[in-house]
Amino acid sequence: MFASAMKSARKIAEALKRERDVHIVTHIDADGISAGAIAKKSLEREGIENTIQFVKQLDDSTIEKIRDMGKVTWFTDLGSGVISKLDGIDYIIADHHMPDIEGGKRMLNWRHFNPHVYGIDGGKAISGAGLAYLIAISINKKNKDMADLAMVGASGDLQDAASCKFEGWNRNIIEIGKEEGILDVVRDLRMFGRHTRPLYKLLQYADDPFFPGLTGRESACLSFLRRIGIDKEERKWIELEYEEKKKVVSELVKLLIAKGFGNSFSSRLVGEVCELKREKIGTELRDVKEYATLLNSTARYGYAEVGMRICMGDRDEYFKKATELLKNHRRNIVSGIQFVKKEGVQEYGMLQYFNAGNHIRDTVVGIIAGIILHSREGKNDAPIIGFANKEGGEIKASARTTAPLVNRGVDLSKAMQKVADRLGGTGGGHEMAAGATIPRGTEDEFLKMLDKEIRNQLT
Ligand SMILES: [Mn+2]
Repeated sequence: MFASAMKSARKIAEALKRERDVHIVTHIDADGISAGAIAKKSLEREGIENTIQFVKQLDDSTIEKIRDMGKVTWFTDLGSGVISKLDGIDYIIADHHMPDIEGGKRMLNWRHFNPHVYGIDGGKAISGAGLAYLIAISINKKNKDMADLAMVGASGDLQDAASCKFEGWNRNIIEIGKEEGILDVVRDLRMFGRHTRPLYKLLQYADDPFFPGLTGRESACLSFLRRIGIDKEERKWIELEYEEKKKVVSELVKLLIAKGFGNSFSSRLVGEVCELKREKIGTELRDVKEYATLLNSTARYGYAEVGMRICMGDRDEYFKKATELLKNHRRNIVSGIQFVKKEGVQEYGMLQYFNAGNHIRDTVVGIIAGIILHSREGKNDAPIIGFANKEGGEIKASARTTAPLVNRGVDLSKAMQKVADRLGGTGGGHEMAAGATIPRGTEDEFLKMLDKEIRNQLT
């Protein structure tokens, strides 16, 4: 299957190489930024003029404007969902999301590069950045050196979440990256912040798996480390001795088992991590997971361009700006959590929810919902919904649930899409984490319908 995908990538590459001026349209998140940077750099290296645009979604007016530009347009990390609306645009699509079914014949078109066309799961096997990369290396072998960005995109898309390792075409990319000497995969703690967070903070903010009694509680994390004999808890994970690392892992496993979260959680502690060998150890750019988070915090606050610059190799001022945005992002999360803890979480049938109004930004309400779900404030066995006001006067609803509920049939993406649709909004995402935009004042109705939908999924 990979060989025939590469054949398609080469066909697209040949077409792109004939162009003089290409417009790139990409998704505004870590995967989209990495994908856009790969596309841009590969065009620049060929001396092809280009422009780039970051979008949240391809709504009708955005598509109309792109059509009016009249340029060859390379969509990355989006496009497949609206393929039936793109007539009149000279397009290339490199997207891993589910294609628009109404697209019918249009879907089977050499300009449409999407793993679903090959019957391959785009949620695990390849990201938007990965697809852009396969085209880029077909444009020029030189572009193999962007395997790091392809994996940053895959990580930002949580493609390794299901099995704690990268799968499918991502593995082909890892192999190329290894040959090029720019990345390596090792088995290690999967927690976020191995390179940049003091160990107790890493534990405090852990959410996959979360640690009952530790997640969300700083002092508990500090005393846990003292109790198991790890001193200097300000140290980062990468600064620990091998024996100390072993000790921490085995004590965390013990804790999970003692609290009744046996195998399903402890098996997620250690897994594959992808390190970028050209980046400095101890920075946000060494581990693809941290790199992706850095990019996300530029995108969330309207500075996707800054993230893209970092991907393109510019550091200094851009890196400084991005780390400031990340710090600001962390502060927003901390104050958001405090707000929810103070206000409390309400129950609604099978669900639990909080309504943050203007107190939490719509771009972080999902993260906060996820942390609350696993903290003492939330019930650990009910999907959680966080509401926040959006700038345009609509409401953002973010939902999070747990792996055991997904195993029992819960699919938040489907449920949120269906309910938001009925209220005149939009929704979607993943089984375990999804979002929706709904008209203001429909929150109660939303909860009522979503509760019913989740109950249906469980039977
Ligand atoms: Mn993506």
